[in-house]
Amino acid sequence: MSERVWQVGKAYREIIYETSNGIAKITINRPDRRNAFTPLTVNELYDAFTVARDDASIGVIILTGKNHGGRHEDEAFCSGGDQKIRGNGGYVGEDNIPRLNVLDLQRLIRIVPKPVIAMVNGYAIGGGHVLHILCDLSIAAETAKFGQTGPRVGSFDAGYGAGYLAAIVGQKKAREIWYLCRQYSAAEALEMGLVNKVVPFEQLEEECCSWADEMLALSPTALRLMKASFNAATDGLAGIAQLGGDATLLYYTSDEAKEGRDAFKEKRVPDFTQFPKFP
Ligand code: S0N
Repeated sequence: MSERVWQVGKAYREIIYETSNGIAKITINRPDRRNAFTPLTVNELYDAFTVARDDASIGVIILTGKNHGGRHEDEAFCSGGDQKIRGNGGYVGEDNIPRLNVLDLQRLIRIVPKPVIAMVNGYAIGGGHVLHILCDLSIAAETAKFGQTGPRVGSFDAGYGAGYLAAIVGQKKAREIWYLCRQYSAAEALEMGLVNKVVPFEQLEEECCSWADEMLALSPTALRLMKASFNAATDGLAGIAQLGGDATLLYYTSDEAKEGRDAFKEKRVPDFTQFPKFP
């Protein structure tokens, strides 16, 4: 099989943005720190996800970590917040403002109306583990490892990292993951439904792209509405608002909605009698 060609897109400092035939690949590029994120990394990830969201030629987004190039066992997807720049009130970036901006990124991954695949090339730990949890699908290398460390390093994630993790693996397992701070192998992650597939390290990107290609052949609107439907079931009013927003998007394209808009602009009473009242 011929190797996929990636076009480098917008330039960033701590991440890489590339595209190829409908796929956007976003890579956290801090391998010396096991791809831990800083406020800048998170801002850049947020921007890159927005670029991919706004690009109508992109149908699937892949999130991964830059490989170091050494032993496969030492590679990382993301090891969470960079503990070396953690201040007393959050992570301190170049602007000297302590931030917890990963929560904004979590929300964006959740609502971007395109499937997101976590390409888990290695350690998915702490806040990095939560990022893979939030992706629609996770495909892992055999050597990847998964876990939370919060109670050991003095942090926790009370949102998606707790409740949504429990929705995936069940309450008992989610509590075990957080209360004991153990690491789990890719095989164990597959067993508990935390990932969709495990493949040899060398085949990881090819497998992710193959899944992406399969989805790119399907109806983007149906996929969008399925993502919103799954979120509606787990995200409370925010999830219902997302599904409702998609319904609004489709309604705006109808002649019925256009009649309301046009009547306002033409300063006349709208005529909705012409539209069918479906059963
Ligand atoms: C990933 C681990 C298990 C890998 O172990 P290994 O292979 O033995 O490598 P190391 O020698 O430990 O690491 C290699 C180099 O990389 C540095 N490094 C690794 N991880 C980090 C990190 N997270 N921050 C800074 N540096 C890191 C090492 O220090 C080493 O470099 P040298 O040799 O130069 O020192 C292992 O590395 C590990 O356990 N890492 C720490 C994992 C961790 O505890 N992460 C933080 C967990 N907490 C969060 O992520 C915060 C959660 C969060 O973001 C959040 C959630 C909700 C609401 C708000 C927030 C928020 O805080 O914003």
